[in-house]
Amino acid sequence: MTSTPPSTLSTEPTRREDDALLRGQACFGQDVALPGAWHLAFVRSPHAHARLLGLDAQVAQGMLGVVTVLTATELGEHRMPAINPLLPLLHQEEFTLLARNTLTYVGQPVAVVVAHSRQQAQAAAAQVVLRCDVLPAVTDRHGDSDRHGDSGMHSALHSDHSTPPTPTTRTQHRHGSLPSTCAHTAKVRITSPRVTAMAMEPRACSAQWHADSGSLTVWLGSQTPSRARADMARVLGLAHSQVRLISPDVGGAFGAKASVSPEDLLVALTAQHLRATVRWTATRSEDFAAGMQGRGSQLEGQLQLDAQGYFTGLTAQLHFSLGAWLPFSAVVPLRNAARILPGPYRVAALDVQGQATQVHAAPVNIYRGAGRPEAALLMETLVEQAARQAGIDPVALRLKNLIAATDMPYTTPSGEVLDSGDYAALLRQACEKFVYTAERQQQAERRARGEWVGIGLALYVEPCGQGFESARVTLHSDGHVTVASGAPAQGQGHATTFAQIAAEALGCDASQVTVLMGDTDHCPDGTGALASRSTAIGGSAIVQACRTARALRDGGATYPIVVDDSFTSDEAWSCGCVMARMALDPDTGQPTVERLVWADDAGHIVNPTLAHGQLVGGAAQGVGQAMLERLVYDAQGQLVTGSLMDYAVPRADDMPAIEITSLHTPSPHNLLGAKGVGEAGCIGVPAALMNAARDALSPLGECALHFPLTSEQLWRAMQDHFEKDL
Ligand code: SMO
Repeated sequence: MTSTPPSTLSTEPTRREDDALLRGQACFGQDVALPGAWHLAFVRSPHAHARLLGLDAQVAQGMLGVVTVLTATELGEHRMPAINPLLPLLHQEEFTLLARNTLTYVGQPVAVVVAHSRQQAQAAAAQVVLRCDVLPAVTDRHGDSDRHGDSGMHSALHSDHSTPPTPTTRTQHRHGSLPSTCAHTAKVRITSPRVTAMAMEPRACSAQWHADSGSLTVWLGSQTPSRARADMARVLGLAHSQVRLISPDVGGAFGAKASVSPEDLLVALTAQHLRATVRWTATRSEDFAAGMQGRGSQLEGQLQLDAQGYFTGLTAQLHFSLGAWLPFSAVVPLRNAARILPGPYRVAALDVQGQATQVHAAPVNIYRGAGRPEAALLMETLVEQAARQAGIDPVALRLKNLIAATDMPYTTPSGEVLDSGDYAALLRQACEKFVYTAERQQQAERRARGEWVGIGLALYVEPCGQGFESARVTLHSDGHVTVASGAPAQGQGHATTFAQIAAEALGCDASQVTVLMGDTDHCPDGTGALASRSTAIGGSAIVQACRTARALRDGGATYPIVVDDSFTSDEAWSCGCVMARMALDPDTGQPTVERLVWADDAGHIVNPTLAHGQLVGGAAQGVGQAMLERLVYDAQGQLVTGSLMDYAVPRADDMPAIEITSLHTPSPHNLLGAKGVGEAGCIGVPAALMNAARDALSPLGECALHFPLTSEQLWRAMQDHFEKDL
């Protein structure tokens, strides 16, 4: 489907969301008024792996304000929903909402305490005694990948440790035959540790049982209200129509609120069981220990070059970590990383092998970028190292190997179809903004003065949103318009963008358009807000429905006109190029990101201010992942970075200025020519920062570095070298 994107709007409205947000009138999870609601707290596993021998809730039951303590005996054994089968599962572990016999991660829900206040519920939960027989835990063993071989079908979770665990899922892409000889081979191995999404608002869920109708209203901060409703209805044994799911204002999601958790389902189940209204808001500690985590991979690759510098072969081995249970999108990061390689480059032959293995730890799900950052990180470090080895400038080497704009649409060796993009133009534009030649000159001068300075580049491609999104457009007799979308917002500003899109398509003013999202009673069934898809696909559904409504109106149909529509699309591929300059303190290794320049192409942009905000926000999380953030489990599977005292999120003074320049190559796949923008900052920025650090240390030879790029790691890399020199 090809179409001309709409003309750029002359007046860009301010965010209609901001007034309520800035005046404290927003309605986040805890703001939902539910007088008389009981509060829930979860009794959670203190062990990563144990047999549960017994549970004593007698003391807790008698505590002030406690209504009841519920276990799987009272609530029944309910399984988590099946996951998105984008990759085949080699074995499937049953996972029940409440643990019954075996505990498989620290933080796993074992019982639900219901009390009159949140504090009473939490105090009582702390008094529930679990009798356990502790078992050895399998945790992430990055750097010990041999143990992930296959011998038998023992998953990590139920392994008796006499055999290594088998991966839960695998993927591979092969194309052409790898050359047996080549002029240069670059080789890297990088760990990208688990991180937390750190939404400002922790998870929150409330549920109200309506005894008269035997139905339930649930308030859940969710990226996917339609699927969450279906999941809840299944567990509760209700029809979809008997569950209303409302996703209110949500203080950030980033993938971590894309799939329902056992806790969400237990809130709904408890409301039904007690025929009551109940609510739960996670503490920050609960989000750390038992929320959905992101990343967690070890990436290895080899890039072969011929004597002219052309990429002749890429091999990659990707090892991803999964938690004790699988959220709906658990296999997406591995699938994305494997299929995106080799990124924006032509590579004659390729062999990409990937696997994901469950360990006794919190679940891993999609997190802003979901496999795209890993693909960029591996490919771009290989390219930079190859450039050093071949003695070719990294910009020149890239220009030699980038897929040409004239080759679009381009089918990659992995079988993906890149829809559009001009990667060489992006690289040139980034070079211009960065003033690359002068930067290299200054780097040489500073190095000569004994300074440690590195310049890092990264290009990336970013598949954005396959599948469908829905829209319902209503033209009212008074001229007002209602647009209902299946894609809710968690801070992105969809109400502003969707109103703009509808107004443009209908030829009316955006102020006449009311946008409804995140309420299954008022919105059509949809996919939801994830995979950078809402503007491209959700926006196109709105355009399509508006065009039909307009035709009906112009054809003389009488009001009100209601049009239900959906738009289905192939993936649009965003792309970009990031350049960073990083200096390292020679005494402490402390890195300083001195410059960050980014040329981004997200296709046609509907609202430049909102798109810019998405880019900057994504870059902040990208800087966090690269420089600061790491979830650490000890050998017993205890999370040792479970608070903001131990886990470093970027603060304002950690953020460099982000110099953004943009290209706008429209996607032919949707009615707006739009591509994704929300995840981009997490994709290119970390890879460029890794390359800047490696470039800074390159006078020492090739240094193996991992995320996050702490001063300690960089300092050690310097010392190891000096010791070798002695
Ligand atoms: S990581 Mo996004 O919510 O697809």
